[in-house]
Parts: sequence; structure tokens; C-alpha cells
Amino acid sequence: MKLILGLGNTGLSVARFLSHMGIDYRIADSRTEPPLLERYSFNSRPILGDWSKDLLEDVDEVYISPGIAKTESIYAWSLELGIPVVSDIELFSRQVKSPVIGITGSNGKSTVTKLLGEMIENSGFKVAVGGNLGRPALDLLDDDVDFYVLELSSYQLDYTNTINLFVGVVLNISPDHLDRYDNFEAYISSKLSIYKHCQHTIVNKDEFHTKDILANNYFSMNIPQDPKNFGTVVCHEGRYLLHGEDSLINANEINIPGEHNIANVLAALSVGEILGLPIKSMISAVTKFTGLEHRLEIVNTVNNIDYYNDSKATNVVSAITAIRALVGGYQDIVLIAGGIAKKEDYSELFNLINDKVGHVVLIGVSAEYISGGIKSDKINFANSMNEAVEIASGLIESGVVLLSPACASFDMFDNFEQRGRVFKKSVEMLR
Ligand code: UMA
Ligand code: ADP
Repeated sequence: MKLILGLGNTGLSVARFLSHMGIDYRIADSRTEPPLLERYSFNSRPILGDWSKDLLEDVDEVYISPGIAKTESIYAWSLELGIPVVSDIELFSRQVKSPVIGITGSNGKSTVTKLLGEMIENSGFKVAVGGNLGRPALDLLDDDVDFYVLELSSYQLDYTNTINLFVGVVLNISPDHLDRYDNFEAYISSKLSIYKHCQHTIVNKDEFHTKDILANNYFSMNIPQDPKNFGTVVCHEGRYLLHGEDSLINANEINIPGEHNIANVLAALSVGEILGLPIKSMISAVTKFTGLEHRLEIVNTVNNIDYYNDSKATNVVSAITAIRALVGGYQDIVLIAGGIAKKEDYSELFNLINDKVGHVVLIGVSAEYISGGIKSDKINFANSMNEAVEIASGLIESGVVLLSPACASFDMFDNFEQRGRVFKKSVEMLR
């Protein structure tokens, strides 16, 4: 008997898979009304509400959803009884026949995963893209797929002991999800654990926490040290992407803004090179790529003000990155931030705001806390996203209004997607 813990997207995909294979399981969720319950239509009746040890009776393996922390008693009980607790990713890896690429990092995973998927497709292969982004891994399994590209979160990696990745990359590491880890070092180890599973490793030479790791391929914003590495060079006409000494494109041909997105493109190119994709096909995918919704997404220009939706910026570094990406292009910046602040050091963000951002509109339960680090003449408060956008639009004559919250969304919204959609709707209503 198998036990599935969590009736969310992961749990549903595991149930679908086990049902398809004819394997017996029970499925449990500690909530009495899990939000995806109505999508569950398999034979085994879900067990809802508080978990007890009885759940583990006759169980020989537990498939745990990534949102369930190791501090939950059920995890300790399973270990006491010698029952392995693994992720859906591990179960996927036992079935998969084609090469799998794993992408992790604190920021940029979804962007690189999606872009790499498009590079592979543009090179004439069939690709399946998912994991922490979009469709859960088990739902991707298909005999016709040539390559799988999985976005892997630290939560998924923590429950994955075995997976054979053809290529793996850690894009960058900065504090995030520190409520789940004892300290930042534990979070770093979680991210780096991806390298234990890889045939080919790719390292970001500019990332302090990875730069000294021996790898098969490297990328960096600097000039590459080796013909197979990717990097960039700045000359008087601008910045160029390089493969060894070969110039590929001018960075201004990349349609997603900011230096961080150049690094994301370099990461995807580095993986593509190991897969043997033609450079030409990869570059053509890069120039067509317009990015993902809610990641520094240009929404509209209303009365000389550009509105950017960066709702996915749920941590400090991603908000800093967004401000840095826009600061050179605009005289006046209004930042909409707030939500549930994470257990992170906000001081670098506060300094950047005090230095470069004209006005801030704060929302959510952590508005008061964030206001504590910002010069008082810049601060405005709003009770809703609608109000925040309205206030922001009246603060400048021209320039940019950026939603980059540096916080989780769950105090006011279902998730970051809903927050971004409400922002876009509020911008639409301005006209
Ligand atoms: N649950 C319990 N007990 C608990 C905690 C959760 O029963 O103690 C139940 C919940 O009631 C819920 C279910 O478990 O019904 C949800 O499980 P989950 O939180 O693992 O969510 P899933 O719906 O399975 O989605 C997960 C990822 N979520 C998390 O890691 C929190 C999704 O990433 C991912 O897309 C999906 O698997 C498919 O792989 C989301 C995410 O926010 C987008 N990820 C984090 C991030 O990107 O920062 C890591
Ligand atoms: P993830 O899947 O890791 O959360 P996304 O591609 O969804 O990454 O981007 C999340 C947030 O991080 C967005 O606000 C985006 O603008 C920002 N971001 C994207 N790539 C990077 C990067 N390489 N470094 C820092 N921030 C980034």
C-alpha cells in the first residue's frame, strides 16, 4: 500500500499515476476541505483532517507533496517505521526514459525552464516542460517525448534521493523560504543537492555560492574562459552574448528586460549546448521569447506612465532585480510592494528604494514593517490593489509604476498569479 500526502496538484498527479498503474494507495490531506477536492475522482476515498499514525498501517512508501514540511509529525513517524518518504519527482524518475534537465535556483527558474523548452522545440525535438512550474512531473510522462525540462524547487529536491538528470543547473542562490529551513546554509545545501543527481553540471560563475564548484560547463556575465562556455562582453556599441569567442547577438535583441534576464538566457544556452541543440535555433528562440506572465511583464502605458507587473517577485532579491532593471530607463519610479514579508534581510532593498525609487505604495500585512525602512516622504499606504494603482498613478506625471512586492501574496490573494491579474485589471480601469 502506498500513501499520498497532500491533495493538491502534486497529490492529484500521483493519484492519477498510481490509478493508471493499478497500484493501491490511500490519499490524505490534513485540511478538511482541500481546495482541489472536487477535482479528485479516483477510487480510493480521500482521508481528510488531522493525521494520525494509523495512516501508515501497511504502507511501504509515502509520496509527499512539496508544501508539507519535514517538521510534520507524519514525516518523523514514517522514518521511525522505516518507510521511505519521497517526492513525485523521484517516482517520475523511476519511469522516465528520455533525458531530463533539472533547473533550480532562487529566481529565474520558470523563465529559464520555459525558454529552454522553446529552444528545444525550435530545434525540432518534442519537449515536455513542468515540475514546480505548470504541470506536475508525472503528468508529463509520454513515450514520444525527446527531452523533459523540470523546474525543481528546493522543497521538491529535499524529498528526492534519486533522480538521474542528464543536465542540472543552479541559476543563483539568495535567501528565500527561510521559514522552512533552519538557516540560510540549509537552504543553500538544498539547492546544491541537485548536483548530486547530474550527468552534466552547469555552474553560474557569477554566483558566490556556486562559483568554485567544478562543472562541465559555466556561464557568466564576463568573457568566457573556455570555447564551450557562454558569457558577455561590453564594447562601445553595447553588450554582446558570447559563446567562447564567437559573438552571438546584441543583448538588446533579447525582449525580456534586465541584466538578470541576460544571465537567464546564458543559462538556457549552456544547457542547450550540452543537449547538442544548434546555436542558430537557440538564438532564434531567444529573440522570439517574450517572457512569462507576472515576471517584469509590461502591462500597458497609460498617460505617459508604463505599468509593469512583477507579481512573481516574492522575495527581496527579485524585487531588487526588478528595480535595477528599470532604474536606468526612467526618471520616476513608483513601487507597489508588500504582502507577507519573508524571514529575510530587507536592508538592501530599503537602501535601493531610498536611493533610486521616488515613491512607494505599500499594501498587505507587512506594509507597516516595510515602511519602517523607507524615508517617510516616499511612503503611501493602500488597502487594496485597486487603491494602490490609483494612488500610484497620481504620484508621477510620467515614468513607471512597478508592482514588485518582495513579499508572499496569501494575505490578500490566492496566489501571486491572482495578485498579478488584479493589478492588471486595476491598470485597465485607469483608462
Ligand atoms: N497539505 C497538508 N498538510 C500540510 C501542508 C499541505 O495536507 O502540512 C496539503 C494542502 O492542504 C493541499 C496540498 O497539501 O491540499 C497542497 O500541497 P502543496 O502545497 O505541496 O501544493 P501542490 O498543489 O501539490 O503544488 C506543489 C507546489 N507547491 C509548493 O511547493 C508549495 C507547486 O509550486 C507546484 O507547481 C506543484 O506542486 C506541481 O509540481 C508552487 C509553489 O509555490 C507554484 N512553489 C514554491 C515556489 O515556487 O516558491 C516552491
Ligand atoms: P522562479 O521560478 O525561480 O521564481 P521566475 O522566472 O518565475 O523565477 O522569476 C521570479 C522573479 O524573479 C520575477 O520577479 C523575475 O523578474 C525575477 N527574476 C527572474 N530571473 C532572475 C534572476 N536570474 N535573478 C534575479 N531575479 C530574477
